[in-house]
Amino acid sequence: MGLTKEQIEYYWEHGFVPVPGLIPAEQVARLRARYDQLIAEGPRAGGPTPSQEPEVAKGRAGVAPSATTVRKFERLVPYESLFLELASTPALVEAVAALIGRPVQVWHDQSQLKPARVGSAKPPHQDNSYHRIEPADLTVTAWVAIDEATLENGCMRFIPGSHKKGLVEHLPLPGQEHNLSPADVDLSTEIAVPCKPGDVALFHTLVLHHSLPNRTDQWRRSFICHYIHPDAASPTDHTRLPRIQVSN
Ligand SMILES: O=C(O)CCC(=O)C(=O)O
Repeated sequence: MGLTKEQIEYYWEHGFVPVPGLIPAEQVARLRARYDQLIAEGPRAGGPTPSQEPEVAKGRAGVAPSATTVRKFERLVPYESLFLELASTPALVEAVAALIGRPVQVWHDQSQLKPARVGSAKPPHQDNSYHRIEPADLTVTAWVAIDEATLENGCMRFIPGSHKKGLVEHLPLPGQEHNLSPADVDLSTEIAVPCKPGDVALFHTLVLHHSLPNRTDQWRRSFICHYIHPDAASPTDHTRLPRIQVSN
């Protein structure tokens, strides 16, 4: 299916584009069930390790770390068939290929799970502050809503056009070298992107973005896949698992 001409133009102009209904409901239901299992199982040898909400882990959130306070998984695609299936979903790969060309490879993936009530904000940042991929136009992040993402539970927010200015000079938050203080970023033009389960936000590695805390009683879980074209590279490549090609 790919993207329409209008969606492609919107992406290059704004640095992101929402794509509703890209992942079928039945597939999202299976993913939600697998997240429930992974979260309940906790750490296991040879498998992905969940990490806790930072304030909960530090004992500063008034609740003990548990399955209901898991914040993040790194790298499910190399280990979990359902997540490889998700990253390889034809409609998603076609949409990515419309932005970065073929073949499409998975470079990295993560799952940002904002637990009910204690799910914290993700401060403003640019993914390429972490990734340092060049050329930056040959990588794109796909943010996939597993649960509904709303204004109340911390949907994604983008600063439109910020990808055109390159990596921003910044004073990072103390102890978080890639995250900016919201006070240092002009958020006045930001666009919030609420998503239904299965909706995807595709965004440029240089666009400034952030998300607010989860103030609700429900999870706000997202799967995030960083795709790359073979002509792009990062100085961190040698520390990473091999890329996984998901298109011809
Ligand atoms: O899911 C979120 O709330 C934040 C995700 C994010 O900032 C990212 O993928 O870079």
